[in-house]
Amino acid sequence: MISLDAVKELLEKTQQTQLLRFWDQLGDEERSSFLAQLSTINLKNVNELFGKARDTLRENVVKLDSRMKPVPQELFGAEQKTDDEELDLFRGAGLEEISKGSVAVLLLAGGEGTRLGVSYPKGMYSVDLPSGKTLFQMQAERIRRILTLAKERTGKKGRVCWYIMTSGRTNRITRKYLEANDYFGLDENDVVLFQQGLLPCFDFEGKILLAERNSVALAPDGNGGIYRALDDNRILEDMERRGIKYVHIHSVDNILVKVADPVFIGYCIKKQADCGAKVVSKNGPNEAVGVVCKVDDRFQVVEYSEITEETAKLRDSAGNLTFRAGNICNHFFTTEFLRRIVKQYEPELKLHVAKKKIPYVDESGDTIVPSAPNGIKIEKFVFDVFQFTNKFVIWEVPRFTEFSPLKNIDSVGKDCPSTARRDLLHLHKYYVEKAGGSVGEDVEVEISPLLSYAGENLQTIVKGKSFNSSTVIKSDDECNNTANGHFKHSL
Ligand code: UD2
Repeated sequence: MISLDAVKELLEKTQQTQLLRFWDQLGDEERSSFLAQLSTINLKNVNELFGKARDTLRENVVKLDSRMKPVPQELFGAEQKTDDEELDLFRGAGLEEISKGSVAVLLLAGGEGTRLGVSYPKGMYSVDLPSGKTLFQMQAERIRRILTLAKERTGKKGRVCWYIMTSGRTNRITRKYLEANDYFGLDENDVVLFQQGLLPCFDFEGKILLAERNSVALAPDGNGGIYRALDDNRILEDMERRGIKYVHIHSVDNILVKVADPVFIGYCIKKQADCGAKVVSKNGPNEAVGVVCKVDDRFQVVEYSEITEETAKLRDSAGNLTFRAGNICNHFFTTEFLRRIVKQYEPELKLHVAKKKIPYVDESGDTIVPSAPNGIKIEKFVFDVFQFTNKFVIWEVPRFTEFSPLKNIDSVGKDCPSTARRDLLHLHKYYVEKAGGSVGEDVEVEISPLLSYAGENLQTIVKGKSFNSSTVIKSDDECNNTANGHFKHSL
């Protein structure tokens, strides 16, 4: 732990001495927890960090339109435009690597879920499906199912390690939750939690804010904190030890996410890409998602705030939006590429700066909850490494089978619990009907991920059958093994 003298010296050099304003009034325990927290912050570089952040704020004013180009067609694959034979080729390549144990999933679960307004990690959220399953449970079960599919295809089950990036606020409870639920049937050794870093919050003059008299206001360093965290937690070494070559990275909040998607992974492998992004077609020029494109010949995601309406509305000769590759926070990386980022490019990653309302302790020691933005939070974004690829590809998928994010409370009316629930049940109805069953009006049929990953394996159960009352279609194992059906959904 850093000494008080060392802290004082650093804070004087960086003109951040306000952080020790209440030092004399603190008890021994408060002092030592404060010093412990200060030891985790790179105090030497705080002013440089704020300087870069301030520059970014100024830069953001400049729109990128004139420098944007769509991703070239030859790098832009689409499930809808690929025939079944080729799709199966990609699926086979993905399952082959899964059976060799070369594929890992990296779940980004360090966000604070502010918009959803829950005090626990979003992965523990249940949208009140008939099964009561949470996002974490569904994702774990999709991994279990993919292992079965890999075994059926190749004769070898393989392994998929589930790396989960958490942050200070989500780490302990995520760990406890997964432990309490026996990792939802996954091998405990194949579930690896690690924490991303935190960065201090600043006021507009560059002074670090105090959250309490003995603690600095800190916030997770964004989902691009993944690269620093991979290094700090020696995750790349762990991947190397396990023989992992490909990593599927995705956000925690997409209820339809195809975890370790063999088609996407196989497509990227066949195209010899070191980096890939799964996208959905934007549902209109004004949809608030970033677009994957090229800026000055470098691949990038341009957020909707960085593009003018005129450019967002541009259409190609076929009438499609020119910039329609909507980013869904679902990416493929080779471990080789990750290693390059971590070792070489991480310090070059752009800082994204947001003006926020940050509760703080004022000069008199009172906690102030501001009603207007009073400072900035700094984040890195996971997709900002696209510019460093040797070979980048895009894979477009239909929205209704792959994307329904859980971001907001229900009153917002979109990307919320009721839309996530509706979209999952709508997809499952589609799967049942495709397999020859029928579902009555207002009847809810949910399919367990342990039975079917993407609509396969249903015919023998549903063909010719009418579902007239709501039900969960389960795998044989689930029906026989009551332990699997009795997970604790909360702590
Ligand atoms: C993300 C994408 C956006 C779009 C959208 C689709 C980024 C930076 N933006 O926007 O382009 O694709 O998703 O739904 O990817 N997270 C962490 N640590 C953090 C912050 C976030 O792990 O410090 C995780 C978070 O738990 C979630 C994911 O990253 O799983 C996306 O984070 P978000 O919900 O804040 O991103 P959003 O919706 O602004």
